[in-house]
Amino acid sequence: MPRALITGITGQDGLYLAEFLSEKGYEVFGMVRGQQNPKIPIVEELIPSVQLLEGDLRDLSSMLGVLEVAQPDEIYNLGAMSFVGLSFRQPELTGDITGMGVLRILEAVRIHTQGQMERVRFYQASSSEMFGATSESPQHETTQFHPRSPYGVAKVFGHYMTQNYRESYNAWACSGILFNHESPRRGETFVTRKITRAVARIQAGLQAKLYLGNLDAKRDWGYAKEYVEAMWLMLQQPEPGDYVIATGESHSVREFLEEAFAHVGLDWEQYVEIDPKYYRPAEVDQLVGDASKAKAVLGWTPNTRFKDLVRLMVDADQAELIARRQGGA
Ligand code: GDR
Repeated sequence: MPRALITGITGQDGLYLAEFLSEKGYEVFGMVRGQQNPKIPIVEELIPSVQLLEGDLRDLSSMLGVLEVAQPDEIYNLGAMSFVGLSFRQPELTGDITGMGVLRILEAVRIHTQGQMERVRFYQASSSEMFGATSESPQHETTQFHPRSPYGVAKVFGHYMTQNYRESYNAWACSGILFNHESPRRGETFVTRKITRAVARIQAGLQAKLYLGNLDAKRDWGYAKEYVEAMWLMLQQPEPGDYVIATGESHSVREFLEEAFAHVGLDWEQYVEIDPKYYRPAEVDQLVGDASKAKAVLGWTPNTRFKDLVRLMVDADQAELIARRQGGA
């Protein structure tokens, strides 16, 4: 039975990936910072077979302990401080977890394998935020980076470290450059989920207004559940490499609003207000990915398109609200 270790297992992608790998017959281990994380019961409920181990991306020796128990064949490093807006207010913490954390886990693997890094397959969650203000469009694996936030800069560090360990120590390491990917499991502060949750609540009479920042930003939004399969496919190839994972379509936050409110028969302009506190000191105006390498090499293509994604998220938030009301919460 193959063994996989996932950092960031309590996040959206960690949950989908743990489910996916369990279904494939993997023994799945998840690294969690402590037993305090309120999402741990969700992991245990969704994937009862998963084994959670205490470790922290800020603490190399804790990761050595995790590797000793898990003895993984594959490692998926999804752990990060992943909120771009927050990274401006906590830049040092972001650098430590999202950037230095990658170096520490690679070092832990090097020590654990006694220098035989090719014995463990490693996936690094790189991000389209690394492209930031790049002038090239669409963005592909060799597009020049121009990150626009402490988060983006930290991800570039992690990306290059992964590449450096591949070149220096023969690490079997891949980076997946994933563009935005969303789902009903998305955290409530990311713009898509913030919108779909508000649509459900406004329609149910529980909320009057939705406050947002820049509506002109354009993103390439895909469905997270499909993106975790691409992570796994990368680690099944004969050689490690870097891959862009994206839909190839770009839509503005405004378009997302229009689609989400229209889905329940409402006009977004009556409910949305701009609050400057949600503007970022530096913004990424537009991203759109070219995933042709993933298609050609991995045979991976996205199936869920923009409108379907918006609708499935609104539907899920409505269903969740109804379930909560029926449960008396
Ligand atoms: P992003 O996602 O920064 O692209 O990074 P997010 O959903 O936070 O923002 C997308 C765009 O929406 C604009 N925006 C707002 N954003 C938030 N969060 N809240 C608001 O109220 C709001 N109003 C407008 C933002 O300015 C931005 O332009 C995500 C994260 O998951 C990263 O971890 C990941 O690496 C990348 O996607 C790919």
